[in-house]
Amino acid sequence: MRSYRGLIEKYRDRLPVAPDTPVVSLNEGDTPLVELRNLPRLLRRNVSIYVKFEGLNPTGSFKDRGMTMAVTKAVESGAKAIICASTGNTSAAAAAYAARAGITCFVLIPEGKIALGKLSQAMMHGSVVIQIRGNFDDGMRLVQEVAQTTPVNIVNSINPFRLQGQKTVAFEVIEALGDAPDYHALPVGNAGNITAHWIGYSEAVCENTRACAFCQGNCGFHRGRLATRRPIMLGYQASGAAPIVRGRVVENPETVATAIRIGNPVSWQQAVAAKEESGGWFGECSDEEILHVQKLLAQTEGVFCEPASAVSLAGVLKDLELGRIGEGSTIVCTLTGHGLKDPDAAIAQSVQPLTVDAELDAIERVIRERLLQV
Ligand code: AN7
Repeated sequence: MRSYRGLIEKYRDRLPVAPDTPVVSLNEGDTPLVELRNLPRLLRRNVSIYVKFEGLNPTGSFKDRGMTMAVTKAVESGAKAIICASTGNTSAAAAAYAARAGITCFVLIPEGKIALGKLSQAMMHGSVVIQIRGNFDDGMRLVQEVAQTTPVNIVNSINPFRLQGQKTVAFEVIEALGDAPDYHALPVGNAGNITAHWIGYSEAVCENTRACAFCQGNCGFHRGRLATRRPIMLGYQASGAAPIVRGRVVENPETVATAIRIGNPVSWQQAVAAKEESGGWFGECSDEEILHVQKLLAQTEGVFCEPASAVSLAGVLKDLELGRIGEGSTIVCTLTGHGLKDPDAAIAQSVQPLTVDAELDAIERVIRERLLQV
């Protein structure tokens, strides 16, 4: 048996790569689809909820799926440098894949507004970290401007190869479940990922080997049907950064989920199309709801995702409560990033450690007190 060598090798015939394309990979993809055991019971819901734990990719987020493709294609085209604007995870992935490829990486991040783990990754992998006195949307605009005047290759999701890599998550979900779920929920920031999920599901139900309506004529990579249907897509945003839900640009987005602190998403229209074609909807969650569900998931299921990722599950739990999602449904939530990305957010909302003397007595006392409480 050959070991797993990343999503380009696995889905080569469904991706725009040639036999001699120099693949830049860190064995990303193939992430676990974990069924929640305790939460549905706790909430007395007769539903199957699965989480696609994208935090277990090599740099700790789903961005690796897109970055293996974007950097592979950049290197294939002879690029020597890549650039991105980022709320953190894109910069971490870009920095790592650029290091792997031996090319230069520039990242623009909003000063003071990216989680510590992500900043440490961009720095440690040796990218040129440029903090801007502005937000992600400012960075996104600047990256597009500077790419016109300097020889840098943009690896944000306006780069179509990013979405090609990210679409593979849908193939994996279908493989694990045997077909598409009833619902697929995910957090929406710049809206590339929901677009990519929908491309993947759409290609998976297509029997054509040529361009067709599902891919709007853009895709030549159909290789036979993987699923019999597509899921209803649910996109959730943080209330302080919910431009798509509200239907207007948010000038000063604010949320504890810094990954999705985005007010003017690049793939806005494609995200709305995915919602409409699937019969889905967009919803929003407050910071309080997001943190509550992040902690609930960590403490009842042992799955630690970052705040932005918890938005998908928080939205689903709310819509189950409201009866918008029916009993008996199968739901997949994409958990886009690992909880370790944002240690500050985790520590701030947790019970602080006890400090005691290094004595048997002291430890025993803690254990007895604690066990009495239960
Ligand atoms: C954990 O890193 O935009 O809707 O610059 O890091 O495809 O943008 C991150 C986005 C969800 C939203 N969850 O995905 C960036 C960046 C996490 C994220 C999203 C992001 P998109």
